Amino acid sequence: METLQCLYKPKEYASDQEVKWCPGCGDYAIINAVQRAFSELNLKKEDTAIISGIGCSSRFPYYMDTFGFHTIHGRPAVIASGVKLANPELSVWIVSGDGDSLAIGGNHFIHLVRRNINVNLLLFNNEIYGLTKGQHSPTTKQGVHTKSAPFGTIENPFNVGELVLGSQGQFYARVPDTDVKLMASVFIEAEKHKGTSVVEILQNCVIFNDDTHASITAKENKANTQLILEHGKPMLFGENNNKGLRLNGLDLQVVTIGENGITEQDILIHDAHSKSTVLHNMLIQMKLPDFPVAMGVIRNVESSVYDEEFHRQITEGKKEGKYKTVDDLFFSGNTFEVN
Ligand SMILES: Cc1ncc(C[n+]2csc(CCOP(=O)(O)OP(=O)(O)O)c2C)c(N)n1
Ligand code: SF4
Repeated sequence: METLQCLYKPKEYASDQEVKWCPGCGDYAIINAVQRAFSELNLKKEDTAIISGIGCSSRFPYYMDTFGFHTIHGRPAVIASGVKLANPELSVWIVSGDGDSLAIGGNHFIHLVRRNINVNLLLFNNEIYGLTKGQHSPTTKQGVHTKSAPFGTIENPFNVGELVLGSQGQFYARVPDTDVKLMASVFIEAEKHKGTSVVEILQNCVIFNDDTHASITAKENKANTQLILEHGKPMLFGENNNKGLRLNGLDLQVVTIGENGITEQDILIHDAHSKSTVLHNMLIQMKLPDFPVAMGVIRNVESSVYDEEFHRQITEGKKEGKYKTVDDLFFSGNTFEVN
């Protein structure tokens, strides 16, 4: 079998810039996972662009020795869309926070997903505004006391996965920042998927929202609190991999193999490629304490890709249509004369 020679080792994707995240910030694990994934994907530095908005997470492009652009708050989706349309061969990665993509950038986020442009969006969800020092964001849990909600936020937070599916998203994955191996493997799947891939990363901001994901990510109990999904494999979890999910009527149910006559045959098999969003939505909505939280690639469905359609239309339009250039179009209709 042919062995692929990696162009770069993971560390060779790091730039020479001093990293300015707080000690202990979850962003360090994420950048390690990205470098590992890039190395396994054999990405050429000159063929890769990382586009970010504004926030702690958005400092990411400085720390990578690839092309990149630290843009404006809430707008990485639209700038990345332009980059991808102008340079279809580039591998384009958006790095954005929950505030950046879901508050000020919420509008751009849903339209990126709806259009299905072939880019990867890494959404660092620390459920807080880190860079601006601890105001609540659209994913902050109700009741949490923040700088901008001193008596506790009364807002109803977004579930990122539901928002992606509601925007017709065809690739959605969720990963914890505590599992570099899982993050890297999911980033690789995201890059291989044609269309917009959204990876929500449960990221820990040690300074302004420490341990917000700890009930899910804590090492001692993660076998019971996380269900790591793999396409084609049974949905099993637990210390001995003996708990699983089955359908009970229209609801999901946690069952234990060996109890009440349950065998592995009763456990649902994960189908990430199913066009239907019904089960994917149910997996996305699972939460503690009744259910484990679903991790890994939840949805991965091939669909028409905006940038491919865009270039196909231009090529065909130039060949067959009456407009060969922008000037042809511009001078094709009525124009006003200004006296
Ligand atoms: C137009 C505009 N409005 C507001 C700000 C202030 N601002 C900078 S970063 C940020 C939020 C960052 O939070 P998030 O996107 O969650 O990223 P994190 O810092 O947590 O990684 C805000 C409100 C800005 N820079 N520009
Ligand atoms: S403020 Fe929070 S998100 Fe920002 S660098 Fe520090 S720990 Fe990370």
